Amino acid sequence: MPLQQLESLSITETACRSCGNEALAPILDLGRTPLADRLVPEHKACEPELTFPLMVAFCPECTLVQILETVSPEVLYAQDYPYFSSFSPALLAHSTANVLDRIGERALNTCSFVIELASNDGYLLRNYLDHGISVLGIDPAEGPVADAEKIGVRTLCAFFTEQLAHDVARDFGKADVVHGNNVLAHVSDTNGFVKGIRQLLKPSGVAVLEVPHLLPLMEHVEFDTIYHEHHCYFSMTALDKLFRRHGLFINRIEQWSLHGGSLRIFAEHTENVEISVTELLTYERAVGLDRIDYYHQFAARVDELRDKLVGLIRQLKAEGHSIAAYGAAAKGATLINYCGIDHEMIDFVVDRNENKHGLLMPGAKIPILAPKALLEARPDYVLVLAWNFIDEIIDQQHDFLAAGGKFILPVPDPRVL
Ligand code: DWN
Repeated sequence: MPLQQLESLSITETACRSCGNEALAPILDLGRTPLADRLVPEHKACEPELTFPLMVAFCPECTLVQILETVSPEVLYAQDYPYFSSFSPALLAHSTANVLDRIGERALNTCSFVIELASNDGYLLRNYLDHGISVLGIDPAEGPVADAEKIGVRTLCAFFTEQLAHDVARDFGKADVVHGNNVLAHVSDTNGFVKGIRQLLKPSGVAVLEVPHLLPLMEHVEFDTIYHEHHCYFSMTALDKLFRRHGLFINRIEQWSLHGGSLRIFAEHTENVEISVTELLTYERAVGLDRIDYYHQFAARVDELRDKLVGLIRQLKAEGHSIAAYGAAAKGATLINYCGIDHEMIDFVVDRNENKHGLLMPGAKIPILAPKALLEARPDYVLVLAWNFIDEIIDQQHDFLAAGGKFILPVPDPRVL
């Protein structure tokens, strides 16, 4: 399908994705950008790429922060969608602990049934199988689904919709637990997704969802986590309104540092709100996350970070240093493209996901290689695009650091580690 036709497969929303309010207030314009996870094959390096506007807005009515462009999921999650959850040992450990906690606190057993939305490569549900608990994954990406099936995680390769929820409840039964990690922000039909969750849950069931939290994004200027896959950027305030609208109550939350700062929310059919929720709602109101004036300076802070990072890179290049990058992450695409960082400044990006090797970063067209390239090429500096995994990356790259290599962290304040 020609580019122009594919680009026509996007819609610029005029109403809030949650409450339908049409008086949305723009807060940040990242311009027209390529799709962050649409890596470029080398033989297409000279071809024009798909690009779409990336404008962020605030809803004064329900406080949801959201992007205005909705790119067709068929384009976003094309058959070569490269994200596989199992590349992070920290994420795997986090998921295993999540499952063990659910099994314990909900007294799950071989009669229980657990569903995960956006189950990817079975990274989480595999833990339930080890306890003889029946599971069902739902994910639209063929590659990760094929990996899930290989380890025995039964998975529907489909987009989760309200209709699919109805069909799954009819054909497989309702669930004791519905997991959904880093998916709520990804769906274009936010309300339909939450309604679908309600349909899937047994009356005593719980939905346990993880979403990046807007507050650390704003406080640590994590603007690179903004890309077309992420339609929404959730505060507790906006989540609470969204779930209550559909008869679900977020009764408990946990705050995690994962992905730059995430919320794990526990939503149930009956209201029984704990202090973890009320305290966060109070704090968000106190800092002003529910009012437009809180966002007025964000665009300026993003540009300040960009100018400082580009200035640092230019200075290092002027001093004759070589620079590579670590993590062909979606957030890395937003960062390098908004900052105008290209292959003149960054020689290559390394990534442990072999599905990304030999491809180019979207926009900047920087080649993606295996991590061993750091010891072969020995760049003086490495810009850490997957900064949310910095601890794991430092643990892995002892040799690079011992040889005198240095990491550059881009957020919240660009600096050499
Ligand atoms: O919402 C999403 C977040 C949760 O994950 C998805 N839309 C896509 C993805 O976003 P991302 O690509 O920015 O996420 P990551 O997981 O921060 O990307 C990390 C990249 O770094 C991956 O390509 C894997 C790679 N990696 C690595 O090379 N060595 C990761 C680890 C932990 C490592 O040790």
